[in-house]
Amino acid sequence: MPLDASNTPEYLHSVCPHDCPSTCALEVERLSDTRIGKVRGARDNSYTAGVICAKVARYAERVHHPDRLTTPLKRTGDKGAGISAFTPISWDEALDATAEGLLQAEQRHGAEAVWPYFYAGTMGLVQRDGIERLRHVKGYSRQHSTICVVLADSGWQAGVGVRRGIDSREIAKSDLIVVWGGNPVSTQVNVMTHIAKARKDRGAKLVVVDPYRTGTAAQADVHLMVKPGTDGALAAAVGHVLLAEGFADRDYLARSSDWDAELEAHYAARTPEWAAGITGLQPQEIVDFARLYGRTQRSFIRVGYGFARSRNGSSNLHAVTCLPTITGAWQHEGGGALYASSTIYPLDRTLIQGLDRLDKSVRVLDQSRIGPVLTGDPRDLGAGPPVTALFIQNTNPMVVCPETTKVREGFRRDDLFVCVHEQFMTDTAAMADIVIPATTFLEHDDIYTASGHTHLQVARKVIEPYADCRTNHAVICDLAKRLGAEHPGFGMSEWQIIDATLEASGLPDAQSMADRRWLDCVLPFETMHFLDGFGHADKRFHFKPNWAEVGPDAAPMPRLPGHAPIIDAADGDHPFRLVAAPARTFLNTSFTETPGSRKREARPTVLIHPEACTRLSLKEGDRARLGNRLGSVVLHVRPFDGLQSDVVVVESIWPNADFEEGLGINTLVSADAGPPNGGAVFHDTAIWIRPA
Ligand SMILES: Nc1nc2c(c(=O)[nH]1)N[C@H]1C(S)=C(S)[C@@H](COP(=O)(O)OP(=O)(O)OC[C@H]3O[C@@H](n4cnc5c(=O)[nH]c(N)nc54)[C@H](O)[C@@H]3O)O[C@H]1N2
Ligand SMILES: Nc1nc2c(c(=O)[nH]1)N[C@H]1C(S)=C(S)[C@@H](COP(=O)(O)OP(=O)(O)OC[C@H]3O[C@@H](n4cnc5c(=O)[nH]c(N)nc54)[C@H](O)[C@@H]3O)O[C@H]1N2
Ligand code: SF4
Ligand SMILES: [Mo]
Repeated sequence: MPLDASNTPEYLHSVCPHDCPSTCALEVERLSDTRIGKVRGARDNSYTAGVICAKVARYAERVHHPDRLTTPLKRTGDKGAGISAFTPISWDEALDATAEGLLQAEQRHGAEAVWPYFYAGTMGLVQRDGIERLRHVKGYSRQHSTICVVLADSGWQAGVGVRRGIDSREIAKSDLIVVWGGNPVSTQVNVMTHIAKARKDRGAKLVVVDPYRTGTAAQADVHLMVKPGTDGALAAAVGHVLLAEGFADRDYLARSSDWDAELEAHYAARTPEWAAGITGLQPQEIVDFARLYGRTQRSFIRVGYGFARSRNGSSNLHAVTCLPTITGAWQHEGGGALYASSTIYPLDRTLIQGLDRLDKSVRVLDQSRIGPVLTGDPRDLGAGPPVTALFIQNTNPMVVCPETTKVREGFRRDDLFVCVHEQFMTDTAAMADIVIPATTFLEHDDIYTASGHTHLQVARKVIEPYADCRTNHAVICDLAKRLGAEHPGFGMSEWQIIDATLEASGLPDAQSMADRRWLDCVLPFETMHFLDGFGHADKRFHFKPNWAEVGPDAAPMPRLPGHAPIIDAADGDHPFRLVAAPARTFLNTSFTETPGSRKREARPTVLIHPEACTRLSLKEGDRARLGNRLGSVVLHVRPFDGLQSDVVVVESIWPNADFEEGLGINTLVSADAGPPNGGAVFHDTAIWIRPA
């Protein structure tokens, strides 16, 4: 629908599909059937409020990039050698070869030898999740999606009991915003819009809890510069002060949680001095923050995903969600906490995901452990067959997954067939036998939920598919035909699926949704603020979670909120802790191809405290080798005083080829699954550093 009646220039509604909590409502300037101009945020969307990040504002750079894949390709040269190792083929040849690769694997070892592998390159539900329909109909190995949200999710679920939190727009009505283990200036810019409003209108304070001085921390009134993996200790000590100094809402605790004498005694022992020894903060910093938090009714904790990416991440996140329960902040407008609002959407996903064909007896493989899986780790494969065929959409595991050395070893196997559906020749595509070109969100229709706000959005394509690119949905349907997979969803268009899904969910039809652009699915205040109870059967917040209900690996989980000493702690041989945080103008590995983003990020760089630089005889621009038992990588040094002297930060995720030795930062990250339900531990790594 044109948004601008004058037609010059013509702006059309769209939705940012990238893997970001903001899922911005966009206005895209259409220059012709095939070209876009400017991209801006929808001003009349109450969440986006006219603001988007720089990388998507420059989307013309990405959608019209000269390196976009144009045609199906077959690899005729070495794995990993790039585009020169491929020869163009027709779509029929590519789809036939892919179907044959998958069918052969199935014939030899059974359907579980095929692993459809995907993530959230686009967050559009039809284009992202249609691969699940193919998987379920065929009985292919299932995927436990652990790369991003599971650790955070488990921690939230343990206490709150349901995957939703306070409406992020209420940040504007808060008096204290705590950004805990996230960096919205880089990763969710719209949060900053709502924080800025609260600061301007109400004089609200901003506190950031993060191991380094991020762009967000630099704007804060208070920055609590913790050691990574110690937030549970900080949260328990804040709880101690709140209880000791009369800031607890004891009626609320009694009414709304499982509070008891054991917890009282537990918190009484978690002093600021105790937490200082673990977090590296000063006891007084902890006391001051606790008093500020305790004095403020309208305190909003924006729980980032980042601080859950440790072995103790779920328990740390749980410990943080205990704080608004102690003060009763959940009850107040602008108060409480938010991790994600994923379950507020009343959507029936059966048709999109083929849930009517889900067979729970089919094995499940851990997405983050693709390295161990492909190299035949018995912990992953059990008595099941090896994985001998991968069909990949929407993700770049050769770079983004832990233990990259193993991932590469796995992809190098001669007996592994790989098809990758991509927009660019990524490190993963370069390992494939067949590569097929994908549309971008501007070239296809889809429906979008969000984790950072409450709008359901539908968007039509803005321009025609580039070159020979096809949508994920079209490819899944074409493959289904060749594989003998039958399901009504394979015979429908994207638009028909959106329409049928909306109808099954009791929502307006697809065209009405596209016309109105978004539908706010926010729930009533009583529900959003848990006044009518938390998500557990007893309607209470749980300080003492039943971790066994959250995931199978409950043994390492602490019974009470605090510090679980199960991280990859620094030791004499590995004296530094590495945080592999997101870069501002990359989005995972997306945008690592656009000139504007590459220019800003410059080169793979490690931030090291000036004192540590002196000790290591390193200075600005020097090459340093970072390593542990998994391997080593070389980066350039930037002295930086915004972190503790035994912590280093590498903003990522640079492609492997941008590293001297051809493998990136996740070479150092362990594929250990964080308890209790899995999850990659990207920020939980002890390393050594030497001049290179
Ligand atoms: N520009 C940009 N935006 C992105 C992304 C990107 O790569 N680049 N990625 C997108 C994706 S997929 C996601 S899931 C979100 C993630 O967005 P966030 O929720 O912001 O989470 P992370 O990006 O993992 O990490 C954010 C912060 O956590 C901090 N951190 C690490 N360990 C700890 C710890 O132990 N304690 C505390 N308190 N903090 C810690 C890091 O220093 C970092 O500043 O962002 C999305 N948006
Ligand atoms: N060191 C370190 N590693 C990390 C993280 C970190 O913080 N530090 N963060 C982790 C997190 S939170 C996440 S979510 C993962 C994300 O990791 P990935 O899911 O692999 O994300 P991207 O690297 O952006 O890759 C997405 C790919 O999908 C493609 N794509 C986009 N749209 C479409 C489409 O419509 N169709 C098809 N076929 N392809 C499309 C893009 O071109 C891109 O190559 O990375 C994880 N890895
Ligand atoms: S902030 Fe996130 S959702 Fe918004 S335009 Fe940027 S990447 Fe997309
Ligand atoms: Mo993510």
